Parts: sequence; C-alpha cells; structure tokens
Amino acid sequence: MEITKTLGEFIIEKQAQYPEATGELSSIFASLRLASKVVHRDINKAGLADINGAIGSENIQGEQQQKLDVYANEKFKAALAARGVVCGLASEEEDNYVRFDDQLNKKSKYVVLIDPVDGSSNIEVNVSVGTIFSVYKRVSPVGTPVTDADFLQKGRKQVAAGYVIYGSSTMLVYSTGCGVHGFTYDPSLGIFCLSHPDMKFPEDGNIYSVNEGRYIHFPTGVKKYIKYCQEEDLETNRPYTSRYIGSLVSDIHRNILKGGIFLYPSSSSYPDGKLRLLYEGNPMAFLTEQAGGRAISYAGQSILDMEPTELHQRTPFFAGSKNMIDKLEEFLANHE
Ligand code: P6P
Repeated sequence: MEITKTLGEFIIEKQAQYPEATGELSSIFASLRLASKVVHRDINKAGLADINGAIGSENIQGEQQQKLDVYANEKFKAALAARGVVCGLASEEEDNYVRFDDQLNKKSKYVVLIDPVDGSSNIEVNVSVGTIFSVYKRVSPVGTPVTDADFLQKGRKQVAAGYVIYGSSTMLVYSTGCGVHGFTYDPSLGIFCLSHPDMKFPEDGNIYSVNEGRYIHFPTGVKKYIKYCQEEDLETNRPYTSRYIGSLVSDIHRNILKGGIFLYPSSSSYPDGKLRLLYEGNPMAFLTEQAGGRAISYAGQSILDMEPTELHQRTPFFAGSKNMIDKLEEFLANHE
C-alpha cells in the first residue's frame, strides 16, 4: 500500500486548523490508536491464544462477557487514563461510568464512551468485529468528579466518534464533525495510513441488512419495508440484496462504502431495540450523518436528537443511505 498520510499526521494537520485547539482531542485519538493496535494484535491470534470464549461472567446487559471484551476494555481504559486528557469513561463492559479522579486526569474536559469489542461473539468463528467510540466535552465543572449528565448527552453534542473494524484489514474510521475519514493499519509498520478520505454514504443503495430471523416480531412498518425491499421493480433496482454480518461496525462500514440500509428494530426479544444508544447508536449515527446518510429510531426521530436517560439504554436503530431511510420512514409513519 502506498504510504500516504498517517493518522497522527492527519490529526495534527486538522488540529492546526483550529487555533484554539489544545491537542487534548489529538491525545485521545493517540490513546485510541494505541489500544486498537493492541486489540488488533490479540484478535489476530485469538485462535492461538487463550483469549476466545466466555469468562463465565455477564455484563450489565446480562450478556456473556467474552475474554476479549474484558481484555480490550482494560486496554482502552488504561490507554485513555494514561495521558491526562479524559476525566471519565463509560463502557458496555462497565456497570457504571468510571471516574478518572487522579491528579493527571481530574482537570480534563473530555469524557469517552466505548463498546470495546462490538460483536465479540463473532470472534471465535473468525468473523470481523469492531470497537466503537464516542467523545463529548463534559458539562459539569472542570475539576469536579464527572456526573451522569456528562455522559447522558444528546448524540448531536459529540465532538468526535469513530470505529475500528478488525476485518480482512484493520481500519480506524472517525469524524470530528468535518467529514468521515478512514485509515488502514499496516502491521509491518505499526501505523494507520489514510486510505479512505472523506467517506460518503451513497444517497441510494440496494443492500438491506437485518436479522430476518426475527421478522415475525418486527413492527408492521418494518415488515412492510422489508417486503418492499424484496419486491421486483427494475426502476428502483429491486429486489435488493440482503447482507447481514451480525456485527454492527462491519454492516455499517460495508453500507457506507457500497450504499445500503441497516435495520435493528424493536421486537418481542428487544422491546426497545437491542443496540445501546450511547456507545453504539450515537457514534454510528454521528458517522452516518457526517457521511451524508441518515439515522433514525422512529419516524421523525433522529438518533442524534434523542434525550438519553440511562447509561445502557437501548434504542431501535435504522441507519444508511438517505433515500433508503426516507423510504423506510414513510412505512414507519404509515404504520405507527
Ligand atoms: P443479532 C453484536 O452482538 C450486536 O450488538 C451488533 O454488533 C450487531 O449488529 C447485533 O448485535 C446483532 O444482533 O440479534 O442479529 O445477533
């Protein structure tokens, strides 16, 4: 691969465009970059190392914690706590948020929310997984212990969001509100190189991503839309293609590159949807909108405008190409 610009160079270049920038956000990215290299290394030898499988405990969601979930959570937590730029962390693997009250971090102005390994149950079958992260400026006074309010912020308030996809190659994709940029990891050099500048969601697509096994439990509007995807109509390139990996980062990443729509509706198993708003829905919605797509939970409800009430709250999640979400929204509105 031609060596273009490294992630570090790109971040410094972008930071230089903001004279008031203090470099703290750049340091957060440096932490995330370092931890993702460690997780990349260990995911790529998961079959050999004793890092697969469950550890016999459950997270607050009642889901079996995989060894790598806990391991990765510790790596991201340590990397973020080491630079004095984060005053608190919320994670899928932590029951409550973690305060970084030490002298190094207590005066920081950023909080980070992460899903350290999203889709971790795919690891033992060698299917791609991802890390998802979301960054906010704290709203409580600097120097005081972080509070719920620092984490329960609307997604539109994010200062940065991104994901790492550990697939056929490892990529870090992020946005600070000025477009979406993708960097591919070169393990031989240990650096992330700019490979996908200014990623854009195609306005239309012909891929729909949903776990159709739960079809009978979906809301009527979702069922009608799925049938719409499957009808023959050459003018609108239907029937669409069904592609579902079962790993949110992988499904969204593919759809940004090719165009498509991802659906995780509410169902009898998940009355409020399965995906967590704060560290899955909001960061992926921020990236989707920054790439020109749309992300909603209900007709007329953008994910980024939802008012969070609980750290691990779930939400129905529909994200993808603008015109595909617009069409879904029609069905949702007509069958509420
Ligand atoms: P299902 C992985 O467990 C995850 O949280 C997302 O990465 C993924 O999109 C979804 O759940 C898959 O859920 O019910 O289809 O297996």
